Parts: sequence; structure tokens; C-alpha cells
Amino acid sequence: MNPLLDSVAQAIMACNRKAAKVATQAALDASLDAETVLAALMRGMEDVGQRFKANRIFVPEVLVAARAMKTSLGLLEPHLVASGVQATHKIVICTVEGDLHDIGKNLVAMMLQGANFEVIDLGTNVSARVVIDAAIEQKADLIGLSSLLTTTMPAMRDTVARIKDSAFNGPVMVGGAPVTERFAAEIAADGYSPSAAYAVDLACRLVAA
Ligand code: B1M
Repeated sequence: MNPLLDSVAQAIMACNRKAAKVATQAALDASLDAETVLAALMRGMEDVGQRFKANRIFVPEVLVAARAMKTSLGLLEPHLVASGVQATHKIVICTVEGDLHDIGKNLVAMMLQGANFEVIDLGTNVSARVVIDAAIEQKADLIGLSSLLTTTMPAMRDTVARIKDSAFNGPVMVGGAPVTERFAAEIAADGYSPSAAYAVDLACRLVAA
């Protein structure tokens, strides 16, 4: 592993925002490509998640790690997002009701912007009503829903059902760590993506269909 990338991952593991910022910038200055730096950040966050699960660190540390990740993602953003080409499609995206996790959703939003989508990001803890109203009002082509908790998967199910019952006629794509292809099919979502990179391919296919 490149030592610069190792420093990026270590800074997230250490829940150290300042070190993460410095290490991310150093990796970019050394012309490492943004997606490689992103992979190092995710490796760091994966480690944080495992220690959180094992009760070796707690919510305050995870929050600091999440803030560090956000700061670093901010540095990567200009490298991941394409420059000012006219957007061809519009997506309304959010994390479902009851769920405050937004790093993965933000990453998906960033990648979609890079692929020329106009992204209306409604944030986290978003009710079905708010998503539907926004999608109709914004004349969106597509809705994207993220869920990171097994306890908010029912909210994802409910949101998809309400969208399907609404005047919004476009497709709905879903993702997030506990979500699977099988669950997506079960709740009648139009598409599932396990990652931000694949989310772009999926979104392009769904709007072209
Ligand atoms: Co939370 N948390 N958390 N947490 N947290 C998890 C998810 C957990 C797995 C940790 C663990 O136990 N190992 C666990 C869930 C267990 C479960 O449900 N089975 C958990 C828990 C339990 C909780 C709380 C309940 C803890 C508590 O309070 N006791 C609480 C819930 C709060 C709430 O939401 N109501 C909570 C709180 C938090 C923080 C606020 C401290 C913080 C979130 C900060 C923030 O997001 N702004 C946090 C964090 C950071 C995590 C972990 C450590 C990291 C999540 C993350 O950002 N990953 C996480 C453990 C883990 O995942 N390893 C954990 C990096 C991100 C890039 O990946 O989000 O998976 P991810 O996104 C990926 C894909 O999933 C996909 O693309 C992304 C990039 O490839 N994807 C999509 C995501 N959305 C998509 C949408 C798409 C397509 C693809 O289309 C629309």
C-alpha cells in the first residue's frame, strides 16, 4: 500500500479530522487519482465501523470519523465531479425517514453530478411525502433512496410503495449497506446498486429505459 494512502486510511481510523484533511490533500498533490484516495477513505471507515460494532469505540468517535470523511470527500469532490456540462437528467435523492447516515448517499450524489445528472439532495430522515412532493415539483426523472440501518429498511419499503401509488411515474433506485438486490426486488424498487460507482451506471440505464 502506498504510504500516502495508508496515512489517509489511518487518519480516518484515528477519527482525526485534521490529519485526514492533510493526508487527503497530500495524496491529491502527489497526483494519486481521486478514486484511489476514496478507496483508502472507505477502508478507514470500514475499520471504524468494525470497532463500533465491537463496542471498542462509540458514537462520539464515529461522528468525528464521519466529519473527517466529509472533509476529505469535500477535497475529492472537484476531482470526482465533471466540469459544468449541462445536466441531462434530474434525480431527487435522500436518506429515508429515521436514518441520519449520509456519507454514502452524498458520495452517490457526487458521482451522479460527475455523470451529468442534476441532483436535488433532500438530506437525511426524509419522509415519503417530502420525496414525492419534491420529485413532482422538480419534474425529476428518477428518485434515489438510501438506508444504512436495518431498522429503516421498512421506511424504505413504505417510501417506495407510496411513490408507486403517487403521481410520480419515474423509476426509483435504492442502496445502502443493509439493502440487497433481493430486498430491492421484494419492495418493487426499479433498481439496486451496491456502490456509488455502480449507481451511476444504474441511473443511466433507468432514465434511458
Ligand atoms: Co451508524 N451504524 N449508527 N453512525 N454507522 C452503521 C450503519 C452500523 C452498521 C455500525 C455497526 O454496528 N457496525 C450500524 C447499523 C447496524 C444495523 O442496522 N444492522 C449503525 C448504528 C447501529 C447506528 C446507531 C443506531 C448507533 C446508536 O445511536 N446507537 C445510530 C443511528 C442514527 C440514525 O440514523 N437514526 C448511528 C449513528 C451514526 C453516526 C451519526 C455516528 C454516523 C453517521 C454520520 C453521517 O452519516 N453523517 C455513523 C456512521 C459513520 C456509521 C458507519 C461507521 C459508517 C457508515 C458510512 O458512512 N460508511 C457504519 C458502519 C459501516 O458501514 N461500516 C454505521 C461509508 C459509506 C461510503 O458507505 O454508507 O454503505 P455506505 O454507502 C455506500 C453503499 O452502501 C452505497 O454506495 C456507497 C458508496 O459506495 N450506497 C448507495 C449508499 N446509499 C446508496 C444509495 C443508492 C445507491 C448506492 O442509490 C440511491
